[in-house]
Order: sequence, then structure tokens, then C-alpha cells
Amino acid sequence: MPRSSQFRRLFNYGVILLLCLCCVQATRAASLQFASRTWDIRRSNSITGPGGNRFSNDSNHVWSDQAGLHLTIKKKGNFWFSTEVTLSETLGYGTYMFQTTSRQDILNANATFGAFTWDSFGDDPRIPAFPNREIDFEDSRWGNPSAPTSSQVVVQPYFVPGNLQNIALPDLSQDAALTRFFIWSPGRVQFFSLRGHHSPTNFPASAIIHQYDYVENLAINHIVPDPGRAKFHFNLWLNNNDVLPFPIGEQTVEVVINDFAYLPLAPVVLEGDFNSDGSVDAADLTQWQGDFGLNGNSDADGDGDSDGADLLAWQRNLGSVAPATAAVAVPEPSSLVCLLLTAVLSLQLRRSRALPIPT
Ligand SMILES: [Ca+2]
Ligand SMILES: [Ca+2]
Ligand SMILES: [Ca+2]
Repeated sequence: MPRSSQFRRLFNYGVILLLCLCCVQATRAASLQFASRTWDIRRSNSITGPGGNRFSNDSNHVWSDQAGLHLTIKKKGNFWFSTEVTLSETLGYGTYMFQTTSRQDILNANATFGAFTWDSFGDDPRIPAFPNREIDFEDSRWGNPSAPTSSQVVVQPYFVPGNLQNIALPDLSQDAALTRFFIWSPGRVQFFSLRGHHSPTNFPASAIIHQYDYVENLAINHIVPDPGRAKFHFNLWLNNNDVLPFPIGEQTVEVVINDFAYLPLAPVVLEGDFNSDGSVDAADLTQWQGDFGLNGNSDADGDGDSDGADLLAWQRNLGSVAPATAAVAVPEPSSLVCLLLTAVLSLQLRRSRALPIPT
């Protein structure tokens, strides 16, 4: 064979190989964009948790478009593949909201849709039985098509009484839109399931399908995990893959999440925390003394000045701490008494100097 023809053949093979590699790149992404955030796509060709599933990252199994994020349980070759995406960043305490447009009320009974936090480091020492900081919305009938409930919220571990609440989603045949969110703050998780698409900060009471306020209570083993390195996930999987390794009816299952949003916790405004360090204490009194009558830097009542009314607000809240700093900033009772005495003395002084009347 002439050298030039050998070269041409090699060149053609090279082009074909390159094209194949490009195709693989195009259909098997490691991540996708959804709701202006990057989500990592899970992939596993062998069975793995949850439920003993395989996970596909093929772009016709999991993708995002104008309608939102699409998750499927779909057959490829001999096997059914589930799908899962993980938000690429840790967001911490705050409101996690997602909305769906698929019929979650009639989701295939052998499928589970999850929207949840998960810390893959699994190092929460306060919840050794379930150290992955998992807080869930899960839509499922757990293999039983006639199960009366179709959804649940959970602060893991689910087996502690009160950690799991079952929800019966209403008939969504007229309008499939749902909004779910939880507000995760120190010692508390507030879950909301709403009919329709609403903002988590503004929705009519009539939209509420279910709400649950989970408050930490060590006496009954109710523990709210701290965020650690938890990330938010969406997944859709076969919950009974060992026994029934396909959706009931052997049809592709699809869930469409049209939006996701995260709102950080609103900063707690502590009246009297003049130096904005998260606690109302003697340091704020010192600041007030320096600002008194001069400027608005110790202004608790928002009228622009630092006067006796602001000192009264400080006195009312003396010893208060913002929740996020509660563990480290609570003053000792004895120092509280001292501070109160100082405050009273200050007020006496203020009166004797005939300072402006608080407004
Ligand atoms: Ca302070
Ligand atoms: Ca003021
Ligand atoms: Ca004033």
C-alpha cells in the first residue's frame, strides 16, 4: 500500500475516533445548568443506593430545557436507569424551594421522587444513626398503588416518632403545579407543601396542602442537623428495584421541576445590638454612651438618633443573641445582673441630666 494511502486511512480513523469522543461528550454530561445553578449528574452502571438503582447521565435521561429540569426512570439496553442531580455548592441554612409541573399525585407507585439535603461526608456527630444531614421531601407510594398517602417530609432518621409526616397530595388533574419548600434554621425546619406556584415568602393560606414545624427537642430525640457540607439533591429512583426492577406498567417515568430557589436566612435584627455582633450586651452600652446625642450609630428604634429610647430598647433585649450565635454568645447570669444594674444606673443618670424624652 502506498504511504500516502496509509496516511489517509490513519487520518480517517482519527477523524472518526474524534467524532465518537465528541458524541460521548455531548450525550453524557457531568453537569447541567438549571435555575441559574450548576448541578452535578450522578452516573452508575452498577446497582447502588438508594434502592439498588443504576443511574444514567445520558442527556435523554436527565436534562434541562425551558420547561425546567427533567428526571426520568428509563430503560436502556437490558436495564432501567434512575437519575439524580446534586447542586454543586453547599448553601447552608435558609429556604430551599422547588416547584413541579408533573403529576406528582399519580407518580408511578414503584418510583420515588426525592428533593433533599445530603452531606456525603456523613460526619454529623449529633445524629450517629443518620449522620448525613438529610432533610427530605419524598413523593412515593412505596410500591403500593393504593397507598392513601403519596408524599412525605422527613428529618432523618425517619424511624424516630415525629420525624416523618405523611401527606396525601390532592387530585392535580386540573393543575399539576406544586410548590414545596423548607426553611432550615438552627434548631428548626419548617416544611410547606403548596398547591400552585408561589413564592415561599408570599402565598395564600388557601394554597397550603400541608405544613409541618419540626423543632429540636432532645427529650424526644428530635434533632435538627446543622448544614455541615450538605448539598441539595433531586432524584427519581425505583424504590423496590430488587423485587420489581422496573416501573409498574414498564413505562418511562418523568418528573419535571420547573424551578428551584434558595433564600438565605434573613439576618436577625436585634434591637440594641448597636455593634452588630449578634448579641446585646455591655459592649453595646459602651457604644451607645459614645454615640448618645451625637449620631445615629446606636439607633434601635430607627428614628436616626441615639437617645434614651434606644437605651430602653437595649435594656429590653439585654442578653438576647441571634439564633446562629446562640451557642457561644449567651452571657452568664451574674454578668446579666451587673449589666441590668448598669443600665438602670445609666437611665437614672439620663433622667437626672434631663435628657430628651424618648420618642
Ligand atoms: Ca452587640
Ligand atoms: Ca433612636
Ligand atoms: Ca429618638
